Amino acid sequence: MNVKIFDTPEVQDFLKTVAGFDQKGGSERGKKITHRILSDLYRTIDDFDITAEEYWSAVSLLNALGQASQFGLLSPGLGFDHYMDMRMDAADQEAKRTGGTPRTIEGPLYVAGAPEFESFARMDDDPDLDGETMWLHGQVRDTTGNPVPGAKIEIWHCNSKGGYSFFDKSQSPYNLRRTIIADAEGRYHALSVIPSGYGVPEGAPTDQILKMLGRHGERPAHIHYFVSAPGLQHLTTQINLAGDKYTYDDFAFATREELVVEGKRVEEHVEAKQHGADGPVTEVVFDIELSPTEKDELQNRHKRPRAMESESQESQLAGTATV
Ligand code: MBD
Ligand code: FE
Repeated sequence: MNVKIFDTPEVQDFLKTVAGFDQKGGSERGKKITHRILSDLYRTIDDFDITAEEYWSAVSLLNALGQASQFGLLSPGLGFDHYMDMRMDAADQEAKRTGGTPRTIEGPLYVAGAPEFESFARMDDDPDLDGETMWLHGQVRDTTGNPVPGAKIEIWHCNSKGGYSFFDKSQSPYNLRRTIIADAEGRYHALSVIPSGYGVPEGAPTDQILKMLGRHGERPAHIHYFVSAPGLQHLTTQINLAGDKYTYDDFAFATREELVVEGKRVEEHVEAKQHGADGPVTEVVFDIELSPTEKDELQNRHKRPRAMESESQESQLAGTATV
């Protein structure tokens, strides 16, 4: 079969009907976007002569992806999260909002409501026998170099096995997730464990799609941050630990040169010991610079369904992602 029907009036009229163009109700924007996406997909079917077998296997794969709550995992793998960042970077540049620590993707594994501490937090609630102790700290400053006392820093990362609490039910609910309020000098400190990299579950729908593309589903060891303070632009970012096999080969495209940080082994770290470290630590330093903004919407993270952000979310997420 090698027919070409996309450009016929019959198909073009059909697309308009499907997208509800002849109906009064619904959303105009929704209709236009749906019409564009459907047109692109119909054309793809025509151009590549997609067979019934191929089409229905794709439907089945999407069902499996939804059942595993993995759309949020495939999304960074297909570069959408990074593409949204590229658009926000471009918008910042156009509005002359320059400087500051670069943003990078949030990813699908944030959980709202982590325990909050001032200046210092111990993050590991669960023992991690293979884990190296991490002493993580830094200073939040504005782009003129002034410290930002009281800045709110949310940090989350996985354990030495690559598992994130909440999604990995073997961990305590907020293990390795904390909110730290910066001290009078804008500084924050955390005692935790060095995270390992993350790998998309073998054989899962996301993995099947990446394999079809000849790609892997690995992320380097990384630590997620939300950083905010009044009058400054909210920052969503991550640090990527140097020396990981995947630091520059991240399936989620989140690595940025300015965000690669080298951990330093310290045998006797006085300050870490004062905060409960009982042996050598790997010290990770990450200073953060925030740009000024008067716009409320830029001072807060963008809206997005997030685990534990509201009651309805909790129940929606009852079938937690298999990530
Ligand atoms: C992660 O830990 C992550 O940060 C992203 C973006 C995707 C999968 C797992
Ligand atoms: Fe992550």
